[in-house]
Order: sequence, then C-alpha cells, then structure tokens
Amino acid sequence: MSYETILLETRGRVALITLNRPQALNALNSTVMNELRQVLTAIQSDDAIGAAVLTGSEKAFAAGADIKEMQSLNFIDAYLGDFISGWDDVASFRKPLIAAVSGFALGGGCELAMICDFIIASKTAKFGQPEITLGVIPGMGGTQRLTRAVGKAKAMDLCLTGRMMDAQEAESAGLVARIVEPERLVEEAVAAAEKIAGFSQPAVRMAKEAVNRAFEQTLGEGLRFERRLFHSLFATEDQKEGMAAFIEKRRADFKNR
Ligand code: CO8
Repeated sequence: MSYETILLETRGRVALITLNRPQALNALNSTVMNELRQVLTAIQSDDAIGAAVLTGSEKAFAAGADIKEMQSLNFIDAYLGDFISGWDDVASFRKPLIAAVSGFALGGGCELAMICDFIIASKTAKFGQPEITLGVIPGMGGTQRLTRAVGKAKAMDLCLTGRMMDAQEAESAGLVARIVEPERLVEEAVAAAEKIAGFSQPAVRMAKEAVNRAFEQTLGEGLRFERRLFHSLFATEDQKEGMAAFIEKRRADFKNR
C-alpha cells in the first residue's frame, strides 16, 4: 500500500513511519491525519510489528497543522465537524510509538511528538507552540501535555510568546528523552524500538498503559492500577521465562513478542 504523504518501511519488528510532505515542511493536513490513522490501524493488528517510530525530514518533523488548510475554517464547521479530533486515534495506538525529531516540531508537530510515547531528538530539533502568533492557541494537547512534561513556567513561556526551544533546553526541561547526532537519529530510534519489540508484549503494553495513567488520575489510583497489572503479569508464560532466564544466566526467549 502506498500513501501520498507518508512513507512506511519495516525494519525487523519495527515499523518506520516517515512524514513526507517536504514542500510544506510536513505540515499536518487532513490527508496526513487520515493516512497516519490508516497506517497505525494496520500496524496495530500486525503481530510481526512490536513497536513503531514516527519521524519527519532533517529540516522538519512537522511545522504544525496546515495553516493553508485551516485558514478559511469557521467556528460552526470546526465545532460541528469536531475539527482535528481524528488525531486522537494516534493517542489511542496501543503499541509503543517513538518520535524521532529533527528540525522543526512546531504547533501540531510538537503536539504530535508529545502524543508519542517518548521523543528522541536530533541536536537540530526545535520545539514550539507558535499558535499564538496566528491568533489561536494549541488544539491537540499543547497546553496540556506540554505543561505536564515541562511544568507551568516553560509551558506558559512557549504558549504565550510562541518562541522555540532547542533540543538541549527541551531535554533539560523533560520533554525529550535523548539527544543524538542528526545522522544517527533514525538509527537510534529504530534500535530503541527494536529493543522494546523484543520484550514480552503484554508487559510492554501494560507498562505503556500504566505510565499513561499517571497523567490521568491520582497517585493512589495510579498505584493501585499499576499493582493490578503487575499481579496479572504473573499469569503469563513470559514472566516465568524472563525470571528463569535471569537465574540461568541466559537470554530470555519470550513467547509473546
Ligand atoms: N502550514 C502550511 N504550510 C506550511 C507550514 C504550515 N504549518 N509551515 C511551513 N509551511 C510551508 C510554507 O508556507 C512554505 O511553502 P511555500 O514555499 O509554498 O511558501 C514551505 O512550507 C517552507 O516554509 P518556509 O519558507 O516558511 O520555511 P522557513 O525555513 O523560512 O521557515 C518555519 C520555517 C519557521 C517552520 C516557518 O515555515 C513557519 O513558521 N511555519 C509555521 C509554523 C507554525 O506557525 N505552526 C503552527 C501552526 S498552527 C497549529 O499547529 C495548530 C495546532 C492545532 C492542532 C494540530 C493538529 C495537527
């Protein structure tokens, strides 16, 4: 299957998804949204894929929602059509999804990277929520996920001034998990995804689910949720195998990879 705005490649047990609208710095229009949803749905049901990487070009992960597409939208159409709600499907993707960010990750681009499970950034990455300069505000989590990631002070600074932060600042602030040399970006992200894809998938999915719960409920509820998931993993063959392998000083051969 080929797509107009996305390239899809399989590397081992990893799906590498590349946003491919170079003429618009990967601006996120409805075609990108629909194609990404289709790709993620296909990956979700493909047992040969354990994790995915989402990347863009060297110059831009994505420079935001497509301003040319949005310009003439009115309130009634935006509201009744629930404009951009299709992006929520990316957030409900259950397999691990790593954002490999080089260049601009602005507006919806920064928000898309934040929907991913973690961000590996090239030294050239620049993050920002410049919507204020366009007379609007972020609409896909920029005021919420960013605030949880970097705290109120920096989130307010970015959302109110529209300034960009570089990879170093983003890593110190907690938005980015790792910074790598630009030429190693995709390789490092795929290696991380391949590692994840080699673990027991029930444990991987539950780890993702449990970390995400931390953003949605109280500490007590989150700890109880984590404990139940932890208990349930003792019902899996992979727990027996993982612990036996440790004791026997060998590599675990997980059945549910
Ligand atoms: N939408 C549409 N086209 C864009 C966008 C965009 N967001 N960003 C860049 N482009 C286009 C430019 O119009 C230009 O096209 P053309 O050659 O036809 O004029 C081409 O990409 C190259 O861009 P530039 O010439 O501007 O490249 P520069 O290197 O000079 O500048 C910048 C790069 C700084 C990234 C600059 O392009 C820029 O400021 N872009 C807009 C950034 C922005 O404001 N983003 C926020 C958009 S609003 C938003 O994201 C709302 C989020 C709500 C939910 C999101 C759902 C996905």
